[in-house]
This record gives sequence, C-alpha cells and structure tokens, in this order.
Amino acid sequence: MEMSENISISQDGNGKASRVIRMGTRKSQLARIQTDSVASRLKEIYPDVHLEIVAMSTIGDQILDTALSKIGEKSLFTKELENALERNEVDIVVHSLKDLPTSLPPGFTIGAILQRENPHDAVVLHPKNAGLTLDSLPEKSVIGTSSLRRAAQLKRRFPQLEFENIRGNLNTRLKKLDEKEDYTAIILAAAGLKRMGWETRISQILGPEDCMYAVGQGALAVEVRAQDKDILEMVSVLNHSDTVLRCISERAFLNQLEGGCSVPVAVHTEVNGSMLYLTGAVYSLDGAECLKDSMEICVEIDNKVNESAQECVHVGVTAKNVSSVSLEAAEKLGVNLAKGLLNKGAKDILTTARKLNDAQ
Ligand code: DPM
Repeated sequence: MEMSENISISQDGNGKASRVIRMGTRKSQLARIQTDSVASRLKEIYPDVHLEIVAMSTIGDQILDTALSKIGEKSLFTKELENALERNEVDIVVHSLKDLPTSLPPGFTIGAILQRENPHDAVVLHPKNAGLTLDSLPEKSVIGTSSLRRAAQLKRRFPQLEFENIRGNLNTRLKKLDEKEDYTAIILAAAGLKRMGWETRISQILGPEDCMYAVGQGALAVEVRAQDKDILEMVSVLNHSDTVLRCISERAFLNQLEGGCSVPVAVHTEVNGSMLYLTGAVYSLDGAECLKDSMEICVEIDNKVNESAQECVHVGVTAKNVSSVSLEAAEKLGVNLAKGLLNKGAKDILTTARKLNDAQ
C-alpha cells in the first residue's frame, strides 16, 4: 500500500508495518459516538489499519448558554478540528454533516458521507406530558428549541404553542427538560437521539407537513485534507450514494441561498429509482412568511466511477466513487430550486430574518 508522508507507521505484534490513522473528535458524547461508529466501519474494511482517536473541545462546546444562531460563527464546532487537520495532528474528522458549512475553507474536503439516519426532527416530552402530541398539548405550552428553522415552521403550524431557546449538548438539554418545569417539550434531531441510545424518549417524529429538516441532517461526514489522496481513497468506500446525492442537492440549495446554519431554511429529499426529489423552503422568523417549492431531476445510479485525475468537488464534497454525472445533476437541482425561490423574494425573507435575529 502506498503511503504518504503524513501517515505514521507502527509495528504491530508480527512486526508488520501498518498505518496509523488519527481521528479527531469533539469531546461531547454524541461526537464520540459518531467518531467511534465511523472508526469501527473503517476497522471492518481495513483490519490492518491502526486507528487513534484524539478528542478536543471546541468553542461550540464551551459556549453553552448562547443560542447557536447568535454566536454567529458558522465554523463554531469545526474550526479547532480543522486546525488539527491542517497541522497534520489528525487525518480524519467526523462531523454531523449539518454542522459543516456549504463551502469549506481551502485545503479541506468532505471525503465521505455515510448512509443517513432518520433525518426528521423529534418531539421529546417532559415525562408528565407522556402520551400527548404537539396537536394535543395545552395552549401556551412552552417548547424548547433554539433552531430558527424549527421555531419558524412550528410557529406557523402550531400558533397556540410558545417557543423558547434551549442550549447545551444533548445531555444538558434532556436534563433541563426533565429536572425543571421550564419546558413542556423540546425538539431534537431523531438521529442524534438514536445515536445516544435515547430513542425511547421520542414521542413524535415530525413529518414534512409539520417541520422539514435541516440541510444534511442525520448524515455523518468525514472531513479530510483535500490533498491527502491516500486518505481520500480510503474513506471513499464509506460513501452511500443515495445519501450523497440527496445531501449535495440540499447543500447546493443552501449555498445558492447564501444561508448558513443560522437561517430558517429547511429541506426534504427523496430518491426513488433514478429520480431525485428536493423540496426546499425559507421562512420568516415568526413563520408568517414561507416560500416553498419542489423540483426533481433524473440521476443515473450506475457506478460510473470518476476516472478523471482531477476530482470534482461539489459543495465541499469529493465523492470519488459516485458517478460524476449524477453528482452534477444533484448539485444543479439544488441550485435551480434556490434560484426559483430567490426570484420569488427569498433573499428579502432571509435578510430580514438575519437582521431580526442579530437584533434580538
Ligand atoms: C445545526 C442546528 C442544530 C445543530 C440548526 C438546525 C440544532 C440547534 C438547536 C446546524 N446544528 O437544526 O436548525 O437545536 O439549538 C446538531 C444536532 C445534531 C447535529 C443536534 C440536533 C445531531 C443530528 C444530526 C446541532 N448537529 O439537531 O438535535 O446528525 O443531524
């Protein structure tokens, strides 16, 4: 196996040289679980590889009392990890795809997107409300979420409910819900709850008519140095083509809207045969305004590998083993859907939402 200079070598018990790959992770329990799951996939595929896990804490983990949308910096959870990648201290970083901006800093790329978990949002009730749903909760019940996207859609759909910020990692939020009387329920991504082993706390999964999900929600992404051909090759086997195509269309949509993680933008995608379907929407903060549209495109799910030496990068993603024709089609779908919404005034809605949120 060819080795690049930034891969260190260790001797295993048989004296056989094998590669040491270091995986950077945030220290939160969810980040550790996500990194471990990618590590065990890699271990299955490459039994000779030595994996080391390096845990770091990021600004996003340290600032627990401010709403994510107000801290402003898009790369909140990713910056320190990218610094470590750049300095060759780690070779691979596993992220929730939805935390990665649609354009990555130069020198980095997403080398794999793994099969998506349930991408939908879930309602977690205070135990005393067991059995109720957002429809049947008493008027003025307080729902905890600091996602502008969730709040906008749910305010529109459930005007009788009230919404308040809640921050912290998943453990902290569940504690805040259970041990106080501040919130009737909180809204979290089903995928995160499942990975933490808290699926039993899900009392309701929100379908697209109630709340569409965030771009990339539920999918794990593997970030690497763009120049590190060996590692790129190695992680490319983790790509799940349906998920890659869906997430590229979603990211292209968000990118064309110039939205970050702190704008009320939501999506829904499906792959059926060779058709890729994308629904995307932008909302005012109070949910009163909504621009929403759907489009579809034919993607060939053949396995025409990208033979060309220069790999194509689509919204930060290098998917070496997915057909480049399909990747291009997926990207075009997202761009075109966004252009349609921009023609209908999406820019104004987003600009106003940003200003209002900054002023609050
Ligand atoms: C982003 C948002 C949130 C996270 C904004 C959004 C939720 C923030 C909040 C971009 N990142 O969704 O509208 O509720 O205050 C995050 C979670 C996961 C990845 C937790 C969650 C796990 C699920 C996954 C935080 N990032 O959303 O419940 O892998 O998608």
